[in-house]
Amino acid sequence: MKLLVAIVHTEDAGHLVDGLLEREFRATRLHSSGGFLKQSNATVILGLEDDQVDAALAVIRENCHSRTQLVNPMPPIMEPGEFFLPYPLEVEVGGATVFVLPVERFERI
Ligand code: 2BA
Repeated sequence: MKLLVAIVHTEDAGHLVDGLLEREFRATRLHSSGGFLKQSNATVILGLEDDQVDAALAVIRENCHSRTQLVNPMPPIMEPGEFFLPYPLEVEVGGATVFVLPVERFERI
Protein backbone atom coordinates (compact mmCIF):
# COMPACT_ATOMS: atom_id res chain seq x y z
CA MET A 1 0.00 0.00 0.00
CA LYS A 2 1.09 3.59 -0.64
CA LEU A 3 0.31 7.03 0.78
CA LEU A 4 0.22 9.65 -1.93
CA VAL A 5 0.72 13.23 -0.76
CA ALA A 6 -0.05 15.85 -3.41
CA ILE A 7 0.52 19.57 -2.84
CA VAL A 8 -1.65 21.46 -5.33
CA HIS A 9 -2.93 24.93 -6.10
CA THR A 10 -6.03 25.87 -4.08
CA GLU A 11 -7.95 26.58 -7.32
CA ASP A 12 -7.29 23.01 -8.56
CA ALA A 13 -7.99 21.22 -5.30
CA GLY A 14 -11.82 21.10 -5.60
CA HIS A 15 -11.72 19.67 -9.15
CA LEU A 16 -9.02 17.22 -8.12
CA VAL A 17 -10.98 15.86 -5.15
CA ASP A 18 -14.16 15.61 -7.30
CA GLY A 19 -12.20 13.79 -10.03
CA LEU A 20 -10.73 11.38 -7.49
CA LEU A 21 -14.10 10.66 -5.89
CA GLU A 22 -15.70 10.07 -9.34
CA ARG A 23 -13.15 7.28 -9.80
CA GLU A 24 -13.88 5.99 -6.28
CA PHE A 25 -10.59 7.03 -4.69
CA ARG A 26 -10.82 8.07 -1.06
CA ALA A 27 -9.09 11.38 -0.42
CA THR A 28 -8.50 13.92 2.36
CA ARG A 29 -7.94 17.59 1.60
CA LEU A 30 -5.86 19.61 4.06
CA HIS A 31 -5.34 23.35 4.03
CA SER A 32 -1.64 24.14 3.78
CA SER A 33 0.63 26.96 2.73
CA GLY A 34 3.86 27.09 0.78
CA GLY A 35 7.07 27.86 2.63
CA PHE A 36 8.42 30.02 -0.17
CA LEU A 37 5.41 32.07 -1.32
CA LYS A 38 3.63 31.82 2.07
CA GLN A 39 0.35 31.54 0.18
CA SER A 40 -2.43 29.04 0.70
CA ASN A 41 -2.23 25.79 -1.18
CA ALA A 42 -3.91 22.43 -0.61
CA THR A 43 -2.48 19.07 0.36
CA VAL A 44 -4.47 16.06 -0.78
CA ILE A 45 -3.65 12.70 0.79
CA LEU A 46 -4.75 9.32 -0.54
CA GLY A 47 -4.28 5.81 0.77
CA LEU A 48 -3.92 3.54 -2.27
CA GLU A 49 -3.18 0.00 -3.29
CA ASP A 50 0.13 -0.15 -5.18
CA ASP A 51 -1.65 -0.80 -8.50
CA GLN A 52 -3.86 2.30 -8.10
CA VAL A 53 -0.98 4.81 -7.89
CA ASP A 54 -0.65 5.42 -11.65
CA ALA A 55 -4.40 5.94 -12.07
CA ALA A 56 -4.42 8.47 -9.19
CA LEU A 57 -1.44 10.29 -10.73
CA ALA A 58 -3.35 10.49 -14.02
CA VAL A 59 -6.28 12.20 -12.24
CA ILE A 60 -3.81 14.66 -10.68
CA ARG A 61 -2.28 15.38 -14.12
CA GLU A 62 -5.77 15.99 -15.58
CA ASN A 63 -6.79 18.44 -12.89
CA CYS A 64 -3.68 20.31 -11.73
CA HIS A 65 -2.10 22.97 -13.90
CA SER A 66 1.03 25.06 -13.53
CA ARG A 67 0.69 28.82 -13.15
CA THR A 68 3.00 31.74 -12.80
CA GLN A 69 2.70 33.98 -9.76
CA LEU A 70 4.38 37.27 -9.02
CA VAL A 71 6.36 37.64 -5.81
CA ASN A 72 7.75 40.84 -4.36
CA PRO A 73 11.37 40.20 -3.31
CA MET A 74 12.42 41.11 0.23
CA PRO A 75 14.22 44.48 0.23
CA PRO A 76 17.92 44.18 1.14
CA ILE A 77 19.43 45.98 4.14
CA MET A 78 20.25 49.41 2.76
CA GLU A 79 23.09 51.79 3.52
CA PRO A 80 22.23 55.52 3.69
CA GLY A 81 22.02 56.96 0.14
CA GLU A 82 21.29 53.58 -1.50
CA PHE A 83 17.94 52.81 -3.05
CA PHE A 84 16.12 49.63 -4.09
CA LEU A 85 13.55 49.24 -6.88
CA PRO A 86 11.37 46.24 -5.97
CA TYR A 87 10.67 44.49 -9.31
CA PRO A 88 8.22 41.60 -8.82
CA LEU A 89 9.69 38.16 -9.66
CA GLU A 90 7.74 35.62 -11.67
CA VAL A 91 7.65 32.14 -10.13
CA GLU A 92 6.16 29.02 -11.70
CA VAL A 93 3.97 27.04 -9.29
CA GLY A 94 2.79 23.45 -9.76
CA GLY A 95 0.81 21.65 -11.42
CA ALA A 96 1.39 19.42 -8.36
CA THR A 97 4.20 18.30 -6.08
CA VAL A 98 3.63 14.63 -5.34
CA PHE A 99 5.29 12.29 -2.86
CA VAL A 100 4.55 8.55 -2.90
CA LEU A 101 5.33 6.88 0.42
CA PRO A 102 5.21 3.24 1.50
CA VAL A 103 2.57 2.47 4.13
CA GLU A 104 3.67 0.09 6.84
CA ARG A 105 0.20 -0.57 8.20
CA PHE A 106 -3.35 0.62 7.52
CA GLU A 107 -6.35 0.17 9.80
CA ARG A 108 -9.87 1.50 9.56
CA ILE A 109 -11.34 1.39 13.08
P1 2BA B 1 6.04 27.28 -2.12
O1 2BA B 1 7.07 26.83 -1.15
O2 2BA B 1 5.26 28.52 -1.78
O3 2BA B 1 6.77 27.46 -3.53
C1 2BA B 1 6.08 28.00 -4.65
C2 2BA B 1 6.96 27.98 -5.88
O4 2BA B 1 8.07 28.84 -5.66
C3 2BA B 1 7.56 26.60 -6.18
O5 2BA B 1 6.65 25.87 -6.99
C4 2BA B 1 8.85 26.94 -6.89
O6 2BA B 1 8.61 27.21 -8.28
C5 2BA B 1 9.25 28.26 -6.24
N1 2BA B 1 10.22 28.08 -5.17
C6 2BA B 1 10.08 27.39 -4.01
N2 2BA B 1 11.19 27.49 -3.25
C7 2BA B 1 12.05 28.26 -3.95
C8 2BA B 1 13.38 28.73 -3.71
N3 2BA B 1 14.04 28.41 -2.58
N4 2BA B 1 13.97 29.50 -4.67
C9 2BA B 1 13.33 29.82 -5.81
N5 2BA B 1 12.06 29.42 -6.09
C10 2BA B 1 11.45 28.64 -5.18
P2 2BA B 1 6.55 24.29 -6.83
O7 2BA B 1 7.92 23.67 -6.86
O8 2BA B 1 5.56 23.81 -7.85
O9 2BA B 1 5.98 24.03 -5.36
C11 2BA B 1 4.63 24.33 -5.01
C12 2BA B 1 4.43 24.08 -3.54
O10 2BA B 1 4.66 22.68 -3.27
C13 2BA B 1 5.41 24.81 -2.62
O11 2BA B 1 4.95 26.12 -2.35
C14 2BA B 1 5.41 23.92 -1.37
O12 2BA B 1 4.23 24.15 -0.61
C15 2BA B 1 5.30 22.53 -1.99
N6 2BA B 1 6.60 21.90 -2.20
C16 2BA B 1 7.35 21.94 -3.31
N7 2BA B 1 8.46 21.22 -3.18
C17 2BA B 1 8.42 20.69 -1.95
C18 2BA B 1 9.28 19.83 -1.21
N8 2BA B 1 10.43 19.36 -1.72
N9 2BA B 1 8.92 19.50 0.05
C19 2BA B 1 7.76 19.95 0.59
N10 2BA B 1 6.90 20.75 -0.06
C20 2BA B 1 7.22 21.12 -1.30
